[in-house]
Amino acid sequence: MCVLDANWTGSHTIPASGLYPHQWSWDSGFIAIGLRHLSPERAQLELESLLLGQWQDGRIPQIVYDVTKDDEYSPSASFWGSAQIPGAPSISTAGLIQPPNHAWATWEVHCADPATSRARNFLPRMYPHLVAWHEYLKTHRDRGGVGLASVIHPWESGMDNSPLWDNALARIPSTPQHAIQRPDLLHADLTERPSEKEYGKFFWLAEQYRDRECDDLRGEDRFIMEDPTFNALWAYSELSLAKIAEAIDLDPTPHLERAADLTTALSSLYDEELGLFVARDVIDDTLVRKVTISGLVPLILPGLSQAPAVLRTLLGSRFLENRPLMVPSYDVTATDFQPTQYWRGPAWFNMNWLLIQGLRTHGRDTTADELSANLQTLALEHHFPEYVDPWTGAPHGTRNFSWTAALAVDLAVGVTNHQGRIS
Ligand code: 9WN
Repeated sequence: MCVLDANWTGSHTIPASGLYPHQWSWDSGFIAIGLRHLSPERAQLELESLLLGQWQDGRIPQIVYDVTKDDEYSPSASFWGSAQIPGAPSISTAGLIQPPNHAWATWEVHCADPATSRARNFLPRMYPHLVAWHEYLKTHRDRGGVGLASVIHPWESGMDNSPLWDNALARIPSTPQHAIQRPDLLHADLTERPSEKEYGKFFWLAEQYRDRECDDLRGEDRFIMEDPTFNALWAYSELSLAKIAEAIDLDPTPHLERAADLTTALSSLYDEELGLFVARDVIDDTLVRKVTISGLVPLILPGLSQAPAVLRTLLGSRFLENRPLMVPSYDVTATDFQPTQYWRGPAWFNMNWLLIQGLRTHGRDTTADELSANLQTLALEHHFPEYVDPWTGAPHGTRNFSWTAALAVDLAVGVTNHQGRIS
């Protein structure tokens, strides 16, 4: 697969050349899931190299930097100066995090080629790092006290300018200390990227965190949100950790218990009237009653009591009823729905891949098959775009985007079963 080969650096896969020249955390999880079909060993390396950036407190950083390309993306490695921060690794990383899909990816990569995995001692080496990562979420990020992890920056959600963050961001100054560089605009149009004002807020928040040495236990965050996708991925990854534990003769029970606790805790984000999960603003303890794709992703969890209602929402007028080609990132009936603007309407391949898994988990194979076919066609037709207009399929953002290619491969191979069974 040319895209994944072209974006491979020898140790990891960059999301896209130009726009995203470093290693991103949840991208690597999705990329490894596809790469396992092409080269299980490279998929293992993808995850192992990400973990070289793990901090002593267990966090897996949002970005592991390639310092030879420091002026090509902002914030840069020099913005974070992580090498000067106690507990950070010797290589340069961001201080923030991204959604925890890594244990899930690790298990899938192992299942693709158990012999190579065993020969390389892959699971026993990955397990303690993944446990430490999940412990970080538990001990440092349960800001709301209900057992869910909070994100303290929109970048941490992976859905940077989702409408879910608008109200919370309204409180944040858009005037960071340093002038903002926008190398991203050399590779994508401003109309498809977060605005200057949003970027000002993103940088302001990142500077605050960096200036307190990314110490979660010191200082006050001005943005603290519980997000459904982030927590659903954590719960799902606990199920994967249970399988990993079992495979290396350890007790899976604590992971199964945590997955169950997280699934229960997610109920606190469920909005019965809207029929899906929403985000909680932990600072003023309010639910953000907006209908976004993030609120559908808990469907990946088996035994989700709200699944029938969430499926109705997915198939209803706000998402699939009028037959878009892929699931949009935002309620198509919302007055501020924008089909080509980043996380405010376009369809993203990773989110659709997650929903395909969720549909299969809850017995909706026909819809899953349709989405899967459309996803593969659009990926191939448009040179693996970052995202597409859900109605027309027109490509937007960057092209030759790694997770689009990887997840299209995964669906094409058609052996994905997130419970680790090859079907
Ligand atoms: C900030 C790399 C990342 C993805 C995110 C996506 C986008 C970065 C940006 O690209 O975010 O992390 O500069 O816009 O929103 O999900 O991980 O592909």
